[in-house]
Amino acid sequence: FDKHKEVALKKALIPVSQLEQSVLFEKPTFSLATKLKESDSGIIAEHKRRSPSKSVINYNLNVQDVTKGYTNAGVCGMSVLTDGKYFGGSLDDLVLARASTNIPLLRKEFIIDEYQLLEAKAYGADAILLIAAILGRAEIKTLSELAKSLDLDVLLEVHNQEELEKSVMPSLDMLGVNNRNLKTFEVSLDTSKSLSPLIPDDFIKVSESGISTVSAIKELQPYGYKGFLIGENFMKTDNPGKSATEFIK
Ligand code: IGP
Repeated sequence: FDKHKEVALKKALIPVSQLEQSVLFEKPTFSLATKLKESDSGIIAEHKRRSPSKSVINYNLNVQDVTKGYTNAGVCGMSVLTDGKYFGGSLDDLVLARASTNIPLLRKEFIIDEYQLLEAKAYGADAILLIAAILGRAEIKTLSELAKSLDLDVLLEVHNQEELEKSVMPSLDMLGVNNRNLKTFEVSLDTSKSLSPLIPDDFIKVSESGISTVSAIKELQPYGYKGFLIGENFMKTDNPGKSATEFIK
């Protein structure tokens, strides 16, 4: 991750004042947490071209079509990977998605700096992801409090008990359990099941990764999960929106 930070910092950055003056920065946000709370299906559908675990997933689609497909399917929100190096995404994808929908958009990125939150807002995000595996408690606090002051919802991702315990704080909206171990890429829904009782009730629980069937969702709902983040299972098809339809009542 240090390498990643180096790359991010070397990139020519737009001045903060310019980000803050952008049209999208001024736009009111749509709450992903509220959407999930009110929904029965709870699908957050992801735009993901490739991944470190799978390499190529799909490079043949246009992000605007994918966004419209997910929107028409009735998903609660959409996750847009903006990381280029590992996932083949960009901030342009986020802006294009924003131009195509009014559903809440999550900026999916390795966020390590406050600047990336201003970027998220300026490029049309409604929510941001923070990953406990790469952040300390103080960083999570600073970043989540800034996100809240920008009216962005915060999804905090954990993979084990230690990450969960160090992260719990009132400036988070959603707690996501990643079923994929980021070191071994192994996926198990048992991760969501075993961590669920440790998540305080005031957070919306989201289960992330490796979900490919409606029965997996049915299995996770009794553990209190309201959100289900699904990428590859939709993106590997020619029509991700149509694939998502089958997951929505
Ligand atoms: C989606 P999947 O297995 O449905 O494609 O997973 C999402 O959970 C995954 O892309 C993800 C991710 C992340 C990507 C979860 N946490 C952190 C990048 C960074």
